[in-house]
Amino acid sequence: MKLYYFDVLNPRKVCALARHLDLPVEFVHVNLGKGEHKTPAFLAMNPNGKVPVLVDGAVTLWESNAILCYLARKAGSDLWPTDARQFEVLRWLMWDATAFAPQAGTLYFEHVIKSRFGMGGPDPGEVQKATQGFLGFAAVLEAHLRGRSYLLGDALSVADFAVAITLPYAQQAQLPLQDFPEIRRWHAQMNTLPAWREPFPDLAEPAGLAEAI
Ligand SMILES: N[C@@H](CCC(=O)N[C@@H](CS)C(=O)NCC(=O)O)C(=O)O
Repeated sequence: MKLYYFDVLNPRKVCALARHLDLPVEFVHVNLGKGEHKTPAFLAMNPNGKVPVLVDGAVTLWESNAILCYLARKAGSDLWPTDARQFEVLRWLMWDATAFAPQAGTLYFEHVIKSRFGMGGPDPGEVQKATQGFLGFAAVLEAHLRGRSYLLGDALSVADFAVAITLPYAQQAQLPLQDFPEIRRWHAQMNTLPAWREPFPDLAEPAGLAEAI
């Protein structure tokens, strides 16, 4: 299995899960700074020109939340449950993609990505809008987490890997978490997982894209 990644937000969750599950994954570094995600060979795998991408034999999969489910199933792990809890997981993955991540991801983009790639300073209007949006959705998450260790209750699931993914960057991305102790408690718990804290392979000599495709 090959996992095409760069050390940014969406690839982070799938790298973390692959490591957490100890799956035999070959990590392939795709340097977004050098535009390696827009080459014809990469676009043939993901026409969106985005990471992450998973290639497992005949299966080529993009969209990080789908890759999370695939990896968990591949490992035979109940992090992607097969009973009725699967719908709960789906609910949180959808909510993440359509509600929470767009707000948190905008703050990450404005405060982290723009400065990393020399794209200028944060746009105050975007920051203001995303901060307001974040506060609204974070309140929903905060209320749900009260009395629960993880999103599904006692058991960790791929939903936690998806919904929590901006939290490792909370400080840099200026996520307004002051009034959300349950979210901070939940993330502290995620941080007890070594793979969550250190999801990426050693970047000293990343497996290059050119040789891997
Ligand atoms: N919905 C996609 C989003 C993927 C995505 O936006 N990836 C970013 C990195 S976090 C990327 O590759 N950006 C490069 C670009 O858009 O040019 C997913 O969850 O996989």
